[in-house]
Amino acid sequence: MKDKLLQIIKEAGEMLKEGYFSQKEITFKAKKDLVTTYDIAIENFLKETFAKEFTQFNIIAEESDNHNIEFKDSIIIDPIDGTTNFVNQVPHTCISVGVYKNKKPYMGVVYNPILEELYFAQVGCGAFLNDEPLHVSQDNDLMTSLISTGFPYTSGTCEDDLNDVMVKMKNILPNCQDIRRLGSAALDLCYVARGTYEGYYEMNLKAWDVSAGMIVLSEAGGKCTNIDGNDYTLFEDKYIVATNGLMHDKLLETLNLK
Ligand code: LIP
Repeated sequence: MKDKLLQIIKEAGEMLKEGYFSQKEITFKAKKDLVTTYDIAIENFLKETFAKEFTQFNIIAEESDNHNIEFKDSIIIDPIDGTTNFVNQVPHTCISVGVYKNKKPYMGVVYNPILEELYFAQVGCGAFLNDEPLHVSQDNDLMTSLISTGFPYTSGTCEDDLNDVMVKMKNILPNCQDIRRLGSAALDLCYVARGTYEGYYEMNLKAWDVSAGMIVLSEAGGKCTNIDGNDYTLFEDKYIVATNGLMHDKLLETLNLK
C-alpha cells in the first residue's frame, strides 16, 4: 500500500503546487474558515483514486459530507491543511492523509510540496522525512522549549474559546523559550516529530487536521494526549497536546494553570 499511497499523494502535491502559485477562487465555510477550488479538486482526486486502489477502506475527508461514514478501516484526508497559508502563499501548507485499520493508526503521510518535504510513518516501522529517520528532541526543560500552537476558527465567534486561547498563552509564554503559530496542525505535529518544536497544543481541530501527524509523531518517539493527559481520541477531544514526551507533564501542568 505504501508505494501506491505515496505515488498518489505526490501527484496530488503537483495540484497543490500549481494552485499555490495561481490565482484562487475562495469561499468561506464560516467567518474565518476558507476553502478554495483547489481544496475541492485535490480532495476529489484523492477520494476517487483511493476508492479505486484501496477498496478495503472508506474515506473521510474535510470537504465532504461524512455523516454516514463510520470510522473503522478509514483513510482520513485533509486535501490542504493550512488553507489560509495556501491562499496567502505562506509555504507552511500540506496534504495530510491518515490511514486507520479498525480505528487504529496504520500509516500517516504529510506532504508539503512547496518545500518538498514528505513525512511518512507506518506503525512499528518508524517515522521519516524524505526517507531520513525522524526523532523527537531530547529537551526536557519547558523554559528552553520552542512551543507551537494554533488559533481556532471559532476565535471570531465564540468568546469562551477566545478567552481560553488568551489564558493558555498567558500561562505558557513566560515559561517557555517562545511560541510559534505557523498555521498547519499536520505540519506542527511533524515539527515536533523532527525535533524542531518540543511541544504543540491547539483546540477544536478536526480528525483530518491531525490523523496523519499523530502517527508521524508517535513513530518519532513523541506523545499525544488531550488536555487531561489521556490518549487523544480522534473525533472526540477538544484539545490536543503533543510533545517529545519528556516535557509532556510539564506542558500539561502549565497549560492548566488557573
Ligand atoms: C487548519 C489547521 C490550523 C488551525 C486551523 C485549521 P485547515 O486546518 O491546520 O493550524 O489553526 O484552525 O484547523 O482548515 O487549513 O485544513
